[in-house]
Amino acid sequence: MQGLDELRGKYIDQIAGAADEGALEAIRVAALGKKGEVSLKMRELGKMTPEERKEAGPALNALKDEIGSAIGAAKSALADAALSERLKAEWLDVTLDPRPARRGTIHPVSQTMEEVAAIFADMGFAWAEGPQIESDWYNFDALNMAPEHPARQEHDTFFMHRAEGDERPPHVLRTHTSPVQIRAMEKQGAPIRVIAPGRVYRCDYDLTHTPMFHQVEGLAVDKDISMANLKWVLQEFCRAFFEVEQVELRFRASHFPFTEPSAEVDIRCSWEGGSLKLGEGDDWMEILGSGMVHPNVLRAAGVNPDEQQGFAFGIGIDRIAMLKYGIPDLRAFFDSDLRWLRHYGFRSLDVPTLHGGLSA
Ligand code: 2U9
Repeated sequence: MQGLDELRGKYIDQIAGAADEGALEAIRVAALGKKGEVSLKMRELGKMTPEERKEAGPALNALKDEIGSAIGAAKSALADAALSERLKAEWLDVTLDPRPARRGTIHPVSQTMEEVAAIFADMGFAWAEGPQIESDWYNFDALNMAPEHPARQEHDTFFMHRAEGDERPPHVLRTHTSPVQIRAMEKQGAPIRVIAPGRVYRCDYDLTHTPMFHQVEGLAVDKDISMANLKWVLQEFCRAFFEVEQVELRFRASHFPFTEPSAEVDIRCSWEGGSLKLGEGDDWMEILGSGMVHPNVLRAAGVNPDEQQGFAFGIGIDRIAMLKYGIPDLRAFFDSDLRWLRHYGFRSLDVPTLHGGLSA
């Protein structure tokens, strides 16, 4: 059959030069479509002698197959090229943080509470919480401060209102977190090891006092807890919290209604060059109060003081946060000043742990 080689050459060239799928489809229609050149040639077979058909038929079929497969191959080459273009243009870095940039920070008080909790958790102390509005009994009586006890006056208490004619003692905003430990002992009994971090309230406002501040108190009760255990626990705490190799603590006899004996604890420090260094120097700085739990307090919480004894301590969180992070003004803690928070705040993902670092 005449002209098949020309047709082959023409379409194979066109296929090789086709820029996209649309052009390939146009070539397919022009060659193999109903009225395409190859199809018209097929129709001519009917008019041929059997000998001519025997020769032209297979040649035409071969041409049809060749053009068809060339179009197929060109189409998949174009699809591959399009895919690799897309992959180049649309790649994304799956290691990027998908969340928008975080602008908030963890408040130094929250950070300090978490640090304190991590240290005491390592020594077996659980975190306990309780109400901030307390009954007179939990805030005072149970802590060995009967109604006429002079220490009550030192607490500068905020009292809640009672209905007219209601003679019961009014509820108070808790003046310390000690009621939390009374409730914990009532619930769990002894042995017990808890810390109670949280807000406390006293009606006092000046350079070093705010009407709301934060405390963490600790309590350990068991059959053979002693002052020696208290000293070790506080020493370990100070070493871990202030992140210094060596600390030296001084126990000064003191008096609190809820502990007997009681001691205020000072840490050796130096102020040389205007900056505070802990564990060295000739100065002492008071950092906490402590003592052995008064038998009356154990009894009030349902624990038998003839069988159990324990130590307790109280630390001002705001104060130790100021010392550790060099924050000069207590009142700035509660100003909600964003610039201050960005300066002194902590990244939200830096959760303090003993192994990963407390404040790294
Ligand atoms: C129970 C029994 C005893 C907690 C204690 C202190 C000494 C103390 C102050 C430190 C700084 C308060 O924030 S502060 O001003 N606290 O000196 N706290 S012993 O004693 C307890 C607590 C609970 C059941």
